[in-house]
Amino acid sequence: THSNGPKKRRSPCLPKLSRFTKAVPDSHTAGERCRLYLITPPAFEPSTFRDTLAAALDADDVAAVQLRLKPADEASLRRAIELLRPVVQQRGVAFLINDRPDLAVEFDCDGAHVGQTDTSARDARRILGGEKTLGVTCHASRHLAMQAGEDGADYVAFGAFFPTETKATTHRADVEILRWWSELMELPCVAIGGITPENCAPLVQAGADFLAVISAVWNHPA
Ligand code: TZP
Ligand code: MG
Repeated sequence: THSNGPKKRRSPCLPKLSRFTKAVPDSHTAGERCRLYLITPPAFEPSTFRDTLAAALDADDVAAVQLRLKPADEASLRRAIELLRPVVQQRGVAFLINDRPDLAVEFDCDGAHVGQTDTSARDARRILGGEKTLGVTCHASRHLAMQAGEDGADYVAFGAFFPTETKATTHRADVEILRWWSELMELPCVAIGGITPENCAPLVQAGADFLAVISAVWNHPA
C-alpha cells in the first residue's frame, strides 16, 4: 500500500513495526512467510488510536488486527469496532474481535478470537457461520489445539512464549509445540506472549505462521 497524499506524522510505533518485519526470517519450514498479527493495546482512545493504526497498516505488512479491549464496557467496545473496522478492512487486513463472535457478526468483522474461558470454540463457530475466521487460545496444550481444530478453529494460538506484562499469564509455551504442530497440521498457528524483534526468530523457524504482538509494537503503558 502507498499513499500519494501528504505524509502523516510518524507515530513512534512505526519504527518498531518495521524492525519486526525485518527481523522475521525469510525462509519458513512450511513455505509461507510468517506474518504479523497485531493486537490492540489493552486500552486506548479510539479516535486517536485509529490514526496510529492506519499509519501502522500503511507502513508495513500486517495480516490481521485483533481488537482486544480489557476491560471494556459494551458501549466502548461497540464504538471501537465502528471506528477501527473500516481502517483495517479498507487495507485488506482481517479485523478480528476478541471474545465476542456475536459482535463480529453484528458488525460484519472478519472473525473472532476466543479463549478457553470465553464462548466455546464450537459455539463461536456456530455464531460466526462457516465463512468468518475463528481463532482459539490453546496455551501450551497439544490437546487443546487438536480439540480447537476439531471444533472449527481456523487457527490455534500458543503462548506465552516469553514473559509479558500485558497479561497475567499462567502458561509458558516452548518453541517445540510450534514445531510439532506445524509439521503435523495444516491449520495455521499463532505465537503470542512477550514477542519482540530480538526474540522472534526461533518461533518463526519452528513454524509459527503468525506472530501476535502487543507491547513490542505499541507504546502503551504496561
Ligand atoms: N495472551 C497470552 S500473552 C498475551 C495474551 C493476550 C499478551 C501478549 O502481549 P505482549 O505485549 O505482546 O507480550
Ligand atoms: Mg478471551
